[in-house]
Amino acid sequence: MQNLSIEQNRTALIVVDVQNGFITGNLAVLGADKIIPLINQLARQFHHVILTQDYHPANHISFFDNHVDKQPFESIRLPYGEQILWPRHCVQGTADADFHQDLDITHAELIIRKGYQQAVDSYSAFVEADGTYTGLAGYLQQRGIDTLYLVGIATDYCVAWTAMDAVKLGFDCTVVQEATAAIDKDGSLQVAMRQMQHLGVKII
Ligand code: VGL
Ligand code: ZN
Repeated sequence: MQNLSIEQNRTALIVVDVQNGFITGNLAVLGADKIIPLINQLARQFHHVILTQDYHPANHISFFDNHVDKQPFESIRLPYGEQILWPRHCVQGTADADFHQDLDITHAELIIRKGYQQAVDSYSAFVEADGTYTGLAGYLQQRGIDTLYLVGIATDYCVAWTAMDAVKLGFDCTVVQEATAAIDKDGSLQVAMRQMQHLGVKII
């Protein structure tokens, strides 16, 4: 990847969910280990780097085994809308929730955790599934950051939802696709790519 010409003061790299759970754990995403060197290299080009961390309590509503007679990847209706039921992943205080040991971004300035409320999931780093703000937009705005680059896992869930909320909240947002990895179940990647493009997320 070539050098990006970025205005460092107003730009941040958001590194989404580069955690064991999505790389070697129950929800391992194909090829996710391969993107880590690229993410490390890219991060060195940014003064501002933010990490996100999927961080669920053991009894989280998004885990299929916390429901009776449900299978992984089935959907259920919840008060806030449709919820996919996932294999147990990124449980608070377990190695599955830790950042991968090869992730090497010592200058990251903020870690934003999401999905930590038992009854609410959050793919987006900006807005939880029930519409509650995480505070990330406020943090960025108050620090004069209006331009975002996104990398990480999973392209079709947490990266896409974060990117789409970023645009809706007025940020200029670019996904660096070669530094993402997708779950891509039942065409989910193509759907997410179309939705991102439709909303004005740039993809490079
Ligand atoms: C994610 C499914 C469930 C993600 C998180 O990081 O994309 N996907 N929780
Ligand atoms: Zn999750």
